Amino acid sequence: MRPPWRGVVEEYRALLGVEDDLPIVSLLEGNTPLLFAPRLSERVGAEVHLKIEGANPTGSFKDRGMTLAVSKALGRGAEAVVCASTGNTSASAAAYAGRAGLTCAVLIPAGHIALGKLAQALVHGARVVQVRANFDAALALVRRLGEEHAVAVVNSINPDRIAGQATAAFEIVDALGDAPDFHFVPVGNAGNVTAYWKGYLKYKEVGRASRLPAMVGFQAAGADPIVRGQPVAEPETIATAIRIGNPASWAGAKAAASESGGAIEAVTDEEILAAYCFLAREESVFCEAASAASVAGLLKRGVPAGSKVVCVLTGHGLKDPDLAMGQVTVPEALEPELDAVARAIGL
Ligand code: AN7
Repeated sequence: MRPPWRGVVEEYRALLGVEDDLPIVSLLEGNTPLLFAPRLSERVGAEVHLKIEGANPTGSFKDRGMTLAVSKALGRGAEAVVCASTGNTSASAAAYAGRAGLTCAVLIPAGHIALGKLAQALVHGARVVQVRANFDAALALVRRLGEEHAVAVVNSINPDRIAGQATAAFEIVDALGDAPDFHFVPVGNAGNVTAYWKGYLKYKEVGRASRLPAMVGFQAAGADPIVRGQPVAEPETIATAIRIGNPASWAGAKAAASESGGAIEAVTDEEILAAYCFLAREESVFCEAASAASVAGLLKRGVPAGSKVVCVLTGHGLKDPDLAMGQVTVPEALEPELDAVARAIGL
């Protein structure tokens, strides 16, 4: 029998360079499905796999980095952690800090985070501060808090977050036997594309992969500073998770794209929503809108026939029920009467 999964830090401790005696705060994150997508593969003429990061404990990829960032903060004697967030980082920080017995404060852009994420931060007991500003302004405040107060910043400007998130690349190579030809990923604050590239490089360096993928990152067209080559003062997109105008890991994203022979490109909200609906209907994967940017990018750009492709789906669709309901028609209520029910079903 296989030993049970121990969470990303215990599974990859040596590769992450984590001291043997550091206690790890874990919710057994990682080990997420790498799901073959038959209909998407057929549509683009390639072999496409979906990395289902919504299957992490708080429903997004953020848990991979949060386990390490919170463990290190606790190990250094921190009493509180703080982050700015478009939602998923705050949900993850609240959960892991709570598990560690640390105080957690999160700064979120008022009115611009998905309901499920707000619920998570609140039910896990974080001190939630809604700021009348966008993510970029909230992150600037968090940097100041980190400098002027005894709090550990757990945004991806914290290198422990990036290191932990690199484990997703390890898992992909472990599952496929080698790196794919193309790696498609949404880009917001650009920590994840940076982390994946570091992960692939590390696995190649230690001989567990023989090659490297082309890294292709996708921003939303209304929040695409890296594509434009300058910050976007007022980023706008329905994909609120990536509504970011001045990414902290800008340089990391550029490096991943250029060193790998990839690119950072933009997809429109319409393209994101089309991919979101396609994934739900055709592949039975319910991801959030930001996550669908990777698949929107694949559908837009295409790949050479027969390529092996991984698209990262960064978070769960249940995070944002409001957005989902906007894509469907809610049926009217009927009396409990057999004929009417049969007619409604189309029988
Ligand atoms: C579902 O939670 O920035 O490029 O504050 O939640 O590493 O920022 C979330 C980002 C993609 C972009 N998909 O990743 C936050 C936050 C989902 C996300 C991204 C986010 P990065």
